Amino acid sequence: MANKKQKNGKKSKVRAAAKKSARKVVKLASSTKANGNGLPKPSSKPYGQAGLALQGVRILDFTHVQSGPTCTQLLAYMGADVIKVERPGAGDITRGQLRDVPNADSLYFTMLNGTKRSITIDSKHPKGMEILNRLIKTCDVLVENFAPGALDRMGLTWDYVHKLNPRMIVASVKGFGPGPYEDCKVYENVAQCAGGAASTTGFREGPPLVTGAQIGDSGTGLHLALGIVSALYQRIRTGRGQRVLCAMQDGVLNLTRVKLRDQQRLKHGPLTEFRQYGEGVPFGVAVPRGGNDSGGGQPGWILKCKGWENDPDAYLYFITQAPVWNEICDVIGEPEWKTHPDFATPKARLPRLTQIFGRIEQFTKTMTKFEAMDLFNKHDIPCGPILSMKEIADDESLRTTGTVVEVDHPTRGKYLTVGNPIKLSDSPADVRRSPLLGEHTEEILSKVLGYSASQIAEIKTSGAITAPDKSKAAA
Ligand code: CAO
Repeated sequence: MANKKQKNGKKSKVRAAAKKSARKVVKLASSTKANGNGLPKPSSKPYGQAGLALQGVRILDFTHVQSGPTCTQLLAYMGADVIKVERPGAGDITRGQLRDVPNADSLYFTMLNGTKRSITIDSKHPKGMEILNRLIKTCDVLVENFAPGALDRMGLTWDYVHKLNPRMIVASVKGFGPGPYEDCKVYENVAQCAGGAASTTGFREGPPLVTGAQIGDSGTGLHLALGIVSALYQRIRTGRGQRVLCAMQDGVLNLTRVKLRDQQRLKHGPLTEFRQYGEGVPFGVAVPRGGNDSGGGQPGWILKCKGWENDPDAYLYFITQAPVWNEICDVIGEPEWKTHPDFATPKARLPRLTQIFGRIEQFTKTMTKFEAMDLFNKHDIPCGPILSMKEIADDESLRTTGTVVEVDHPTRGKYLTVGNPIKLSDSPADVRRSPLLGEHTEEILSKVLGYSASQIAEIKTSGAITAPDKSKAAA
């Protein structure tokens, strides 16, 4: 009997709890309505003063060279606290690569590691691992782009990290995804070649070409940043972390997808927007290199402008956009092309692109690229000057928007860096200089990880955060 009573009591407690939680759900649903999908009420603070987008997110940054650092720099610009872990005495290899100022961190490093904090930790030292364990517990995301297997060899397997911090997101860049090449080390140009960019870049008569835009490294870093932010968003619902993997081959292919489009179009006939179609050169089995042909539905080409004989960048990209064809004909002085059957329609023009661009070039050669830009834009004709890096570095409007930023560095002085190309109206970009090697080691040990002064002194003598003493090693 007593047992029955107890059971009934338990049941009614359970029912009461269920009712309470149902009320909670109803309450949540009504507040959801009031506040918009359960989000906090809109801030009353002026735009730009409600903190940064990723404020409160802490990143354990194990990245090096370019792909990973691009990702974590962007997250730092968005407000994340990025703690870059570097090997004591050495650091990210790029600190010393392509050095222009003696004894100062290279621009390679400084332009990819702004707004981060640097801590030196030897991950293969027992005390170093102890520090890393604390960092894992306090960070939201671990980002790395080591060679395949290196993170596991450090002991930081997914199972290990996930057990220490089930909320941790582990994000990696690798050269290739699972498959025959997954164990390979990869650099930028390898990814450009394996992702389909090189075979489709350059001129038909020449060899495959890599592009100066770092679509393998920086491009994959950008993909990874999106994966991390998505995983952080999903974690709000699930409460747990996950792995994020971006293979450089995949990232390049994603950026080269229009060429995979063209590969499939080839089955149905020649690619009529390529000049080679008009020139009567047959297509092979794969998408050819298209020179400066436009990758879209509106034919385009690079045209010489005044001064091209001496200035390698005196050129303009010109697009014969169909809706403004009549304006193009009037501006270049060929009004009869508006109605002539060989030129009046986009289809009729396709086999004559070489002739058409030749004629437009006769016109653009009479003016500078900036004069041409001004003139064509008055008529809504899409075109763009070929800008040299010098012109970009000096461009006032890019400085005004914060896309090009000058920062001051303790050992190299002022340098230009690329700021945040993504503009958020409520989250100003936080663009600051890169850290010196280990500049924030003590700060992070004490303020983030809570080590006392005596513990820090002990860590220092242990060798976990300092470079090995060469004289001792030699003796
Ligand atoms: N403490 C102790 N050891 C550390 C350390 C630290 N803080 N940081 C790194 N190391 C160790 C690693 O554990 C690894 O050691 P093991 O090989 O003995 O396990 C070692 O440093 C070197 O790592 P790595 O193999 O990643 O570096 P690498 O110079 O040989 O290769 C790269 C460089 C870029 C080819 C390779 O990292 C890679 O393929 N990464 C993935 C793809 C990628 O991001 N490529 C883009 C590079 S940008 O062009």
